[in-house]
Amino acid sequence: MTSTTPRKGKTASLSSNAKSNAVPPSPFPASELGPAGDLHQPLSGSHPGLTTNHGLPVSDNQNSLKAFSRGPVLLEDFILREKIFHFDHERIPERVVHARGSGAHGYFELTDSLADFTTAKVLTETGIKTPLFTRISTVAGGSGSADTPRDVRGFAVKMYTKEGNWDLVGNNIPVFFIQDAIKFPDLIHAVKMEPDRGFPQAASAHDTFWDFISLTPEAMHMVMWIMSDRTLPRSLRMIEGFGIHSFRLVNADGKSTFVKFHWRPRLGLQSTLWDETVKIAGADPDYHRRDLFEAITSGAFPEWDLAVQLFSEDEAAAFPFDHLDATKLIPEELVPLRVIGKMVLDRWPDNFFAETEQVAFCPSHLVPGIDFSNDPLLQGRLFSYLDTQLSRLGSPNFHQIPVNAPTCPFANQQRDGHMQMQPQQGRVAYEPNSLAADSARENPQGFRSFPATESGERGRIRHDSFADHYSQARLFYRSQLPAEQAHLASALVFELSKVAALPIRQAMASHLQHIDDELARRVVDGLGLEAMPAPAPLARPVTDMALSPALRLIGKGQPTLKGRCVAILVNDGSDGKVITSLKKAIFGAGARIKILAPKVGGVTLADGTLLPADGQLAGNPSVLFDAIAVVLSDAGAQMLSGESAAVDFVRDAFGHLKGIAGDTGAQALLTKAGVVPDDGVTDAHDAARFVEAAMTRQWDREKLVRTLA
Ligand code: HDD
Repeated sequence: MTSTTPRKGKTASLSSNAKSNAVPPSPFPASELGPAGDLHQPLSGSHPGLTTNHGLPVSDNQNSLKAFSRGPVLLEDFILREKIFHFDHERIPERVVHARGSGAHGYFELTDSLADFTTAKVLTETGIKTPLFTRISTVAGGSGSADTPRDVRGFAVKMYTKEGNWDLVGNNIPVFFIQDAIKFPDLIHAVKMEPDRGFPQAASAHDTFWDFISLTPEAMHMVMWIMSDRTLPRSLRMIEGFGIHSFRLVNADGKSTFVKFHWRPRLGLQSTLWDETVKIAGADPDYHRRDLFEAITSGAFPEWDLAVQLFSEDEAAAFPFDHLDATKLIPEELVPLRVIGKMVLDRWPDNFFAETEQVAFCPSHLVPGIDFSNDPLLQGRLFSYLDTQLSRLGSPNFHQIPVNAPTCPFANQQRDGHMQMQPQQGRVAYEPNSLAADSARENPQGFRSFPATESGERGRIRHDSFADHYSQARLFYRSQLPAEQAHLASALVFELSKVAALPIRQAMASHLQHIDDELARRVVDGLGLEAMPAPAPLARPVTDMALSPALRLIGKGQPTLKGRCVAILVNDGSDGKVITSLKKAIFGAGARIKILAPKVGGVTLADGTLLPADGQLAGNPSVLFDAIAVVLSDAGAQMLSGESAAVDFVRDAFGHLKGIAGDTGAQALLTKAGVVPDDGVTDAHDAARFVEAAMTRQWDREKLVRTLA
């Protein structure tokens, strides 16, 4: 152990003796060294050279300090210790819910002033672009889980307004599971991994979730939404967002109007099918994050309209439900939506951790002119979000992290705490004071709570008006199109088939009867239950509300290829002219294209030209695309007919009701994959027809390819 001879085979650069003995030149050009004493001045220039966190220039980042070349590492190596110390503490606790999410910067632009209803500048000053950060998330899975489980999507928007940050922390579903925040920890414990076994990850299809749900009738309306295809979004750019709760707007005269907020994607709503979703999770667990990243970095900025439903206290009193109950929505047919502006996401964060991970949303962040309602779910949230940031971000100063900091001036006498970044000045740290004339004072224009008159007895009570748990669930189910109803019923059968405890399956069937007899029957049949169980006890009679077509997803799709992605599968000998005309038509319709080939190096077309590929067939199953075109030579199709990746590529596209174009050469592969002609199967020579077929799913085909409940 005393030898200092370098080991054979090691390159000289791995031995740092020579380097570490030399005096390193300063890595900073003299012009970049800040003036002495200006400690907070960042160095200009792109790379000052490698330093420790305390500014010491580092000459060797490859070798730790050894007693001798093959000897032990010295405790003295403070550079090694600092580096490993920092690495050891890189992770912070993930969000207790909504841990998996993707975020982006953008702006909100008001087009229609709500000055009659509110003083909030962000809702009254048209034409102003208010910067914002939006994070869209799943709920149940951990931060490393796949993007595509059947789950609600969180839809949180932080607007950096002139009057402080306004956080609208909503979901892509306009109602919630529970009416009172005191039930939230139980709901989340039930849906998360079962605590003794640590699975399933990011899935509601297990006993504990359905056990809790079957004992919680107020969840039935939300159950209809989560079992619909709304929880299987094609893209985060194609989901709605809802503020869910009623909020108050308060105008200059002190008059209050209730409001519900809606975000509506300009690309329209689009979902995947369940079988497709399951396969996407394997093919690309980052499916939604990659899609958002690629859209924003390529300049195809996602946009949402912001719409409001405005209603008075008197109108609310006449609704056949209580608007303070978060398990209820206000049908658009009852209170129409008024579009007041748009959100554009136009900048991907520079750093995922610093921004998307550290962004902290709190429903309690609002601006003067907006106020809370008495919704008991909202009231509980006002505490939870602020509280959770302390364990997640570690300090009451989380508001100083750049992505959380207001862009308007902010000042108060709060002081110190972990990771205080502001060198606050002066001897006065209290208010009122007479010693610091220029210190922050109360602002008469500042936020005032709406002086609502409240009366009644206090207690752990729920108002009678919260007792009808089925009428809106029924409204939702019965407003869906037949294909949507079939998907919803099948989703219930799938989820409940994963539930081992028979009494839980039966209990769910007891609830479904109050929603719709036909739905209950489909689920009971699908589960193979021996008999229809007795209906669940009813606190309130179920009422039939006027159907609401606005609750359909299919109807909110757009007949467009904008924002979508089409694959063209090619092989050696493919017809270049067909490919060129397809590309022109698909690009013209606003979609992206990926050329796929058996080898990523590309193919030699029939005319001898080389066509590079964007991806290899086996790594790009058709679930990742909205439509496919197959352009092959006879020999190519013959060869690919024996390749399961190619057969599955076509079979899945057909099974997922997508547009398929094939040229003459491709026929052998299409036949092998079981494709039968319909409106969605087109001749690749007719690019215009393919583009039209690619815009929508071929719902009529579904009965050929799967049995739905
Ligand atoms: Fe929540 C995060 C949305 C009820 C407690 N929630 C969180 C996020 C969204 C929502 C979008 C992620 C924010 C982000 O991207 O950082 N939550 C909702 C909606 C609800 C709701 C729409 C009902 C209408 N939540 C709710 C209740 C409670 C919480 C009733 C507690 C009583 N939610 C939290 C939390 C989280 C959170 C524990 C975890 C991370 C965070 O707050 O910052 O505080």
